[in-house]
Amino acid sequence: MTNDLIQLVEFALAGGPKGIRAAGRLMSLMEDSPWRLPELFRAWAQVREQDQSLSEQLPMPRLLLGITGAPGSGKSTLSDALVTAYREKNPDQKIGVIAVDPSSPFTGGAVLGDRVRMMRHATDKGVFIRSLSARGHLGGLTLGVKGVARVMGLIGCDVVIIETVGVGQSEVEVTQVADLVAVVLAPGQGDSIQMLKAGLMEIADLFVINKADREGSGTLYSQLLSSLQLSMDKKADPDVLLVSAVEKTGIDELIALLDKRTEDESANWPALREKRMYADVSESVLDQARMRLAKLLATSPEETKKIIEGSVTVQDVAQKLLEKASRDKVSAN
Ligand SMILES: Nc1nc2c(ncn2[C@@H]2O[C@H](COP(=O)(O)OP(=O)(O)O)[C@@H](O)[C@H]2O)c(=O)[nH]1
Ligand SMILES: [Mg+2]
Repeated sequence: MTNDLIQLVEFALAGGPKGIRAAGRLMSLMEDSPWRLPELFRAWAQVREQDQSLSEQLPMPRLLLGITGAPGSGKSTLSDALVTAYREKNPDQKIGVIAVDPSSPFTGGAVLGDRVRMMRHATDKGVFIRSLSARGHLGGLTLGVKGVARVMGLIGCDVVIIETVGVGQSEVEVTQVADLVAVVLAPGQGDSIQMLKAGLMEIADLFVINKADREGSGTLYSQLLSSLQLSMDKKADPDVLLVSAVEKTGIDELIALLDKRTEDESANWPALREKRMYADVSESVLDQARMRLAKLLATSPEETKKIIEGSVTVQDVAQKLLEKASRDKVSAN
C-alpha cells in the first residue's frame, strides 16, 4: 500500500497525463480514507531520499483561500472568475479548486451546474478541479479536504480555492483549512445579514458582496458596513469588496487584495500551518486507534451486553479493550 503511494507521489510530481491521473488517485485516497493523510508525509520523505533537490517538506500552495456563503450567493461563479483571472495574470501558476457539494438533495441541480460551469477549465492544463461529496463523510470531510489540498500542493498549485457553504450547513470547518476566508454575500437573498448573525461574521477575513450588477448590492454594502461597525467582537476591520462575478468587475481588485493580505500575513502562516499539521496527524492516529478498537469491540458483543445488564462498567470494558489491543499487537509482531 505504502509503496503504491510512493509511486503515485513520484508520478504526480513528474506531471503529464500520467501525473494527473496519479494526482487524481491520491485525491480519491485522501477523500475516501482521510486518516491516511500522514502517509503523504512519509511518501514525500522517501521520494526525497532519491532526490535531495526536493524541499524538505511536502510543498504547500502559497494561498489556501476559503470561499463560503449561502447557496446561490455566487461562490462557484466567483471561483470560476478568480481562476480565469489568476491564469491570465500568470499562466505559469497552477490553480486548484476544491468544491464541496452541499449534502442537501435539493441542491442536486446546482451541483451539476457547478460541474458544467467548471468544465470551461477542463482544457486548461494549469487548473485542477476536484469536487467532494459532503455525503457519507460525517466528521471526516475536513481532513479529507486537507488531504486533497495537500495533493494540490504536491502538483504545484499556487493558489487553492476551497468552496463550501457557510457555517452550520456544512461539515467542513473552512477556517480550519484555509489561510484566508472570503464570505460571499449577494443582494436578493433575505438571509444574508441573517447568515452573518449565524457566525459567518466571525470567520470572515474579507467580505465579497457579489452581484454588484444587481439592484440592492449598494444597500447590502452599507448594511454590512454598519453591522461590522456595530459588532463588538469583529476581527480587525475585515475588507469589504463589491464585485460582479458574472460581469467580472472587481475581480482584479479582489486578487490584488488577496495578494496584499497574503504578503502581509503569510509570515504567521508557517507556524499556523504546522500547528494544524500536528492536529491533523493526531486526528489520524486517533482515527486509526479508534477503528482498531471498534473492530475488536465488535468481536465481543458479550461485553456490551454486560454493560447493559449492569454487571460491568464502561470503564472496565474500555480498559479490557485497550489491553486486548496491545496484546494483539505484541502477538502480531
Ligand atoms: N446577476 C448576477 N448573477 C450572478 C452573479 N454571480 C453569480 N450569479 C448567479 O447566481 C446563481 C448562483 O450562482 P452560483 O455560483 O452557483 O452560487 P453558489 O451556490 O454560491 O455557488 C447563478 O444563476 C449565477 O449565474 C453576479 O455577479 N451577478
Ligand atoms: Mg456552488
